[in-house]
Amino acid sequence: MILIIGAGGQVGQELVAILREKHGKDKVIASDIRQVDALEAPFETLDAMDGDRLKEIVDQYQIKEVYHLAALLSANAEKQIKFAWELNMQSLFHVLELAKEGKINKIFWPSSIAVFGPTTPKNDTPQETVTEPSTVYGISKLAGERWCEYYANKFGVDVRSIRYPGLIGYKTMPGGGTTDYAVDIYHQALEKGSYECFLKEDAYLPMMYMEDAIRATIELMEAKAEDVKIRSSYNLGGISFSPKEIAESIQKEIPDFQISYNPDFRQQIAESWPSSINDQAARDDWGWKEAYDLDAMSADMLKQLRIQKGMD
Ligand code: AKB
Repeated sequence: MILIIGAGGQVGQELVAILREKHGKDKVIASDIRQVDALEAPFETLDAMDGDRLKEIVDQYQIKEVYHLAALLSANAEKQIKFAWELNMQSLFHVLELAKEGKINKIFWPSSIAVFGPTTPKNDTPQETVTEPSTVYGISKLAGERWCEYYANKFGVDVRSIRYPGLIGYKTMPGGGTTDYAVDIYHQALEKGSYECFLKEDAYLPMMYMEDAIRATIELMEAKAEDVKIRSSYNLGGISFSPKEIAESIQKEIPDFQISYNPDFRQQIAESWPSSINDQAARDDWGWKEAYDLDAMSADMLKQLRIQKGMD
């Protein structure tokens, strides 16, 4: 049995759908802090900071695998620093402890490119390098990575993780991140024909199409334990682009689309992150390879959103 914590979020909703297709609906329990209309039963209400409630659900359903996705993302975490730290750390501890006690066999926990900071080499950022994050979110993800590795080494916990780049999908909206513009821009392009971006035109960031990210997550979870050599978190590169480049890619489909720039506090967060990521370790260890480039992603995003918005 599989439990998804934070199932109502951008990644969670997509993972629930794919895992239910793969294993059957009743084998995948979705959970979130409140009921989510888009999520069908089996669903349980769970505040990820409530360790007793988590244990109750794990016992009730005999959960063996947990995808722990609940977190406050970069932009939101800057507004609630103490809460972000508590949520992001405490919830991870609860899951790691259950695995240490032998109740859970396998954990997926996402880290992020936010573990890197202004002193990290910006281009082709290596797997192992300087990690001095300057955001609360980044600090919590880096600490989480260290704890994952610690529990793996000391207690044999089978925890697996990916440093997600910005994720772009048409099924769900992201919430509270710095890379969220790269989803919103497609919606606005179709609805208004223009977009005002909160990052500068040259804010280059690593991104990935959701289909690739979900496939990577499942491939990592299905890899043989001995092939998962990194127990902190794997770098995962995808596509790197700037707001100007994504706008040009949209213009190939919608020639009149206009972009303007009005950078806010998120620009500083973006500037502290890498421009591109080296993911050779993921390729070597468990055979990772991305499928989508920027134009393929734009074409598919716009096609799917047109259908969703009844514009086709
Ligand atoms: C964010 O922008 O905070 C996230 C991330 C890169 O982890 N999308």
